[in-house]
Amino acid sequence: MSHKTPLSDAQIESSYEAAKQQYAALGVDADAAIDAALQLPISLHCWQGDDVGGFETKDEAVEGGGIMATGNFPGKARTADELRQDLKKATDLLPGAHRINLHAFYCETGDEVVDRDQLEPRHFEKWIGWAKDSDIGLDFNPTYFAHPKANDGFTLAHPDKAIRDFWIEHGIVSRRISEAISAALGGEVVNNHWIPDGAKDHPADRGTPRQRLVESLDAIFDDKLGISPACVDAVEGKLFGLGMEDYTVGSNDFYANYALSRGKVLCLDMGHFHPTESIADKITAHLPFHPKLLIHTSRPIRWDSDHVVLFSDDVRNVFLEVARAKALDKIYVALDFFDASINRVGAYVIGTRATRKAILYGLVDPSQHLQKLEAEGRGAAKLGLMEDLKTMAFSAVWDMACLKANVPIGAGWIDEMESYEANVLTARV
Ligand code: RNT
Ligand code: ZN
Repeated sequence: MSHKTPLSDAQIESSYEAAKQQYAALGVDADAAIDAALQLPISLHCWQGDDVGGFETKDEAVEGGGIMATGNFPGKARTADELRQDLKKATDLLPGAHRINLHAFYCETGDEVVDRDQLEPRHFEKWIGWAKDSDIGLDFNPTYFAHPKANDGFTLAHPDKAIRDFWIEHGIVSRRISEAISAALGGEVVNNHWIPDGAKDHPADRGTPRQRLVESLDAIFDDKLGISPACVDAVEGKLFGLGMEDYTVGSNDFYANYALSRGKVLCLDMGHFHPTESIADKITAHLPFHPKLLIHTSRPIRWDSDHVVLFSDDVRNVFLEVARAKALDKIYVALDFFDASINRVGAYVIGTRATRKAILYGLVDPSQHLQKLEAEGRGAAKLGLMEDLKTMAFSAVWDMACLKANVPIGAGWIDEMESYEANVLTARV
């Protein structure tokens, strides 16, 4: 059975006209919402395509730093060329502006073993050339995990100065690489720092590793390095990880204060909090103080499981909050999930479409009207309208966004994913 929409373009347009009228009656300009939603870049994490493996030429076995993709669906990208091919396929099926979010261990060094502290922009020149040809931006992440010097669970907060210095150097080279990407492609490059450092069980000293982390980060971000502000550094906290259940050095509180005091961007990952804690509420708590936030859309199930992002209440609420706070220009949006149990191109499409849909959903929210009802004390009217909005003709607006962007409508992308699987992915054995 085909999943292509049975609707003609004219039918999609006429459903949209009806939806547009309903939104206009609530003071919402649906055309403007579509344009704004398509313009906001979403940074696609390269690591969904190969189960967070990376393409380093290595000579030692390593552990994953508490993050792990589970599943063995056939067809994962085995080389950077295959990954680029898959990313191209995924972005062809996605409406709106995209960037690709690289991790340092996706370097291409040929036969040469180049350690993390020695990486240079030239080890990413194929990525940069491809991005240029594809007219797509790149973001970056130093990789402070999956390395022999991270196997005992500490990197920038390690008690051994030599190991800290190694990772500090890695942090610095990641900034130089980001700067070089910006020089080649123009614009900002978000460089996000996440470290796995933590402890499985009750540490007797939670403070000293945090002091060491402050010092290491300060060395990485030292102004004297003269790195261009086009490298926009972000720091990402976390509640816990596999094998670091009790203590994470870089917690959210730590990084919120660090970012604020050092002029860095705070990254909020949707999977990095207590299961009932929502990051939607954190946005306006941070924005009076932080000029920008980086959001990692992810989906935790019971823990930080990094499931494929869906159009869930959690994700909708994040972008409703952003829209209601008129903060679209204050956020960077990136994806962070990895599922090795389903077609990986499909995983990209599902998670990115869900994120884009939520951005659009936020932008067609009649926030002004709802806020007015609230100010007038008409609580039931506000709540009732919020309830009705959930089943309003949003899908007609989403279909129109896809039509404008010239990508498959609805679930129509499934057919293309499956033929890509049959023709390309199954040949990867
Ligand atoms: C890990 C963080 C981090 C990673 C990537 C691979 O918990 O969320 O963002 O997922 O750096
Ligand atoms: Zn993340």
